[in-house]
Formats: sequence, structure tokens, C-alpha cells
Amino acid sequence: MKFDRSMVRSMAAVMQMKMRESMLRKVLNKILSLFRKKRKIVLGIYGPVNSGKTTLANRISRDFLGAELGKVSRIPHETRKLQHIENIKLAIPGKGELLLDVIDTPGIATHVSYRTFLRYGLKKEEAMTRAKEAALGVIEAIKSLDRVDVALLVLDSTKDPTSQVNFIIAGNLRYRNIPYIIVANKIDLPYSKPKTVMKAFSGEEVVPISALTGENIEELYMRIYEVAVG
Ligand SMILES: Nc1nc2c(ncn2[C@@H]2O[C@H](COP(=O)(O)OP(=O)(O)OP(=O)(O)O)[C@@H](O)[C@H]2O)c(=O)[nH]1
Ligand SMILES: [Mg+2]
Repeated sequence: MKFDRSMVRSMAAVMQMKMRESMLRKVLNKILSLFRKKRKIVLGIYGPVNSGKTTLANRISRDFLGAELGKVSRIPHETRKLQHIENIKLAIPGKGELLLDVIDTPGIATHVSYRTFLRYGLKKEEAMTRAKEAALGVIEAIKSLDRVDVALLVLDSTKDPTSQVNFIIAGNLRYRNIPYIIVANKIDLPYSKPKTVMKAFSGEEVVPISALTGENIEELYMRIYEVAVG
């Protein structure tokens, strides 16, 4: 078969067009991937008192920034103000990156009494101040829901998950359409029952972890990424 000049010219034009198209596609994909891979969200950590929220926030902070954030204590209502960790870069191999601003919130309780703190050896005055701050902390935690994109509901998997407070928090998150993951924490303890948490919240996403030892934490990071980015 013979090619005349006009055929060669039009073939060259088609090839040039295809090359331009492919370059354009590459550039577009690059721009789209920037949007896809560089999302930023606010991740709120919620839950009842003593479930391990600050321990988890500290683990996230240590894993990504190399420094801890807040004080952990066996005395309830240790966190009484919001604590922020900013610009955590969550990179999931083969998937992309997600920037996180993390908020560790005060434990939510339906009943706060200074008498609880007396049992932990606090003096009456200290206990009363702590109770007042704890009650304000609960309000702060609930108010912070307004600026959260994804939430972790951290539960102590050694305790009965069907408490009023757990259902109130989950109900609030659902009502506000905030996607959330239930974290069944403290699985390092022998009497931990993550399956009981799964049963109580059947049909919901539950990730068992130990914030203290780091067990299964990578799975949680992956799920945060998937819930945020889809
Ligand atoms: N064994 C075990 N203990 C944990 C774990 N996570 C937290 N704890 C312990 O549980 C207690 C409460 O932990 P915090 O991280 O202060 O809990 P919190 O939910 O932030 O508590 P508040 O701020 O008071 O609401 C501390 O004694 C922690 O060491 C865990 O994964 N395993
Ligand atoms: Mg705390």
C-alpha cells in the first residue's frame, strides 16, 4: 500500500492530536490526584470518661509527630478542655494521603458529681472544682461536634457497651450525619470483649484496638482514611 503526502500529513496530525490528548489526560489526572490524595479533615475523638481517648490521641501524636499531647489518668474527667493536634499526615500506601486535625475531647457523662472524685482521694475543694470543669467539658465536647468531619467513638471494651451515654453519643453523631467509627479500646486486657461491643452496635463499623500497646492501630488508620476519602 502506498501513502501519498496528504495521507502522511493527516496521519501525522492524528498522531499529534493523540499525543496532545494523552498529555492533557496526564495533566488532568495529576491535578485530580492532588485533590484526591490531599484531603484535610477534622477528626474528633469522643466517648465516655476513661475509655482511652487521650491515650489514643497520644498514640496518633506519637506515631505521626513523635510527641505526646495530653495527660492520661485513671481518674475520670482527666481531660476537661479540648486538645488539638494539627496537620497529621496520614499516608496509606497505594491509596494516598490525608491531612488530619485531631481533637481530643473531654469524656461525656450524663452525671457528674464531686463525690466521684473524693473516692479517688481528691480533697473536697479540688473535687468540686474538677466536677465543675468536667461539666463544662461535656458541653465543650458536644459543641465541638459542629466542626468535625469524621468521629471516633472510643469505648472501653472491658465495660458494658450498652450504657445510656454511649447510645447518646452515637445517636448525636448519626443525627448530625457525621461518619464515625466505633473504637473498641483496651483489647490488651484479658477481660476485654470487643465482640460484645460489635453486638451492641451491630451493623456499625467497630475496630478493636489497644491504644496503650498499639495493637491493630494500623487497621484503624486505614479505616479512618477510607471513611474520610471513600
Ligand atoms: N490496658 C489499657 N489501658 C488503657 C488503654 N487506653 C487507655 N488506658 C488506660 O485507661 C485510663 C484512662 O485513659 P485516658 O486516655 O485518660 O482516658 P480518657 O478517655 O481520655 O479519659 P477522660 O479524659 O477522663 O475522659 C488510663 O489509666 C489509661 O492508661 C488501653 O488500650 N489498654
Ligand atoms: Mg482524656
